[in-house]
Amino acid sequence: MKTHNFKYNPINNFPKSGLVSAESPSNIALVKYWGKKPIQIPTNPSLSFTLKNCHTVTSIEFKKSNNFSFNFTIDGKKNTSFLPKIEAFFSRIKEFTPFLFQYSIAISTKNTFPHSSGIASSASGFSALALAIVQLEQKISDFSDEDKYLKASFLSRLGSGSASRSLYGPCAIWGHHKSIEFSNNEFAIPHLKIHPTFKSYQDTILLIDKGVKKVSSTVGHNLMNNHPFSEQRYNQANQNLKELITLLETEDIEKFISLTESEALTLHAMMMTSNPYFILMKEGTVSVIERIWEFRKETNIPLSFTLDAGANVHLLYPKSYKQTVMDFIQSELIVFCENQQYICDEVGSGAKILKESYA
Ligand code: 2P0
Repeated sequence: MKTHNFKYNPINNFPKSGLVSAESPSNIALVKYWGKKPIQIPTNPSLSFTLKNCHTVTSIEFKKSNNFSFNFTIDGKKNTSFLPKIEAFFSRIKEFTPFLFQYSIAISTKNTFPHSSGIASSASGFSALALAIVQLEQKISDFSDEDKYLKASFLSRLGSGSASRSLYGPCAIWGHHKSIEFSNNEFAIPHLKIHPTFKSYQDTILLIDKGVKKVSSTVGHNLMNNHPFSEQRYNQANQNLKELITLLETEDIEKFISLTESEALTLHAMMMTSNPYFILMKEGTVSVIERIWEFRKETNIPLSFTLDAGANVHLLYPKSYKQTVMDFIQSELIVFCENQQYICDEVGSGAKILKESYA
């Protein structure tokens, strides 16, 4: 297996100043990452659908400076709540991106999804920032585009684990699995062998509760360390990942549904059986799940759900059923959405550079 140390020697002059802008999507895990070890090493491998419409655009404007400094704005406004995570990110990536620390950097970021929607912006945010940084590095060093994405995924992981998967579409795998070539705990790899049905799969996100979560994902991950079911869970995730890869390739939607719904409920079962225990689902989450099951039984339409670490419900279904599912949402599910809000998304192709200029 190819090894990477992600340390590249500069071969060109450093620009005095410039701007790089990158776009990166959110992603939704089908086999969930829940549990980690220092530093940002997952305790089991995960696989996600990359999304398209929910994304972050991040620009870094950099200028040579005697001291490294950065400032951060979101939608044009200063936001201090993200600073601790960004500071931790910079200190973790320093040994892999020494060139960055000769600049002062202005980071400006914009999300296409509502700010407090309960959709994690850390995955799209850190992956967009990491890709912009590695784009600048590619300008002064010599490495391929493939290595650029691997390094961006590696750096993203140091900001937020799930961010490592946002670089690639339609699916990404992060974490070592003994039977998946190149799978790795340090960065995600693209997973391309999926049936066309899944390449255009829909994800309509019902915003059940837009409040701030009572328990952060970082705390939830750490509670897996002394969890009574952790070993069984890690084994199950490894097994599910292997199985899911086959289902995605063969378009076995029935088995896809039972595996991914079980993953979602297991994630929340882990939360409910942690010490201390907690619940992130709300009444609306459970009501929506019950309605989905009834709808599937009555219509035979392969509508299913998955959950993130929160109350929102991700409705998953083939594109050909879009109108029918939209009608069902309007007639039966919208009452469970806060302010009747939901977001229509679908499987996408990953992160990209929007512009760059150097002086
Ligand atoms: C996932 N989640 O696989 C799982 C499933 C939420 C539920 O990864 O501490 O924000 O920044 O590494 O990536 C959410 O946790 O946690 C998450 P950190 P992250 O998508």
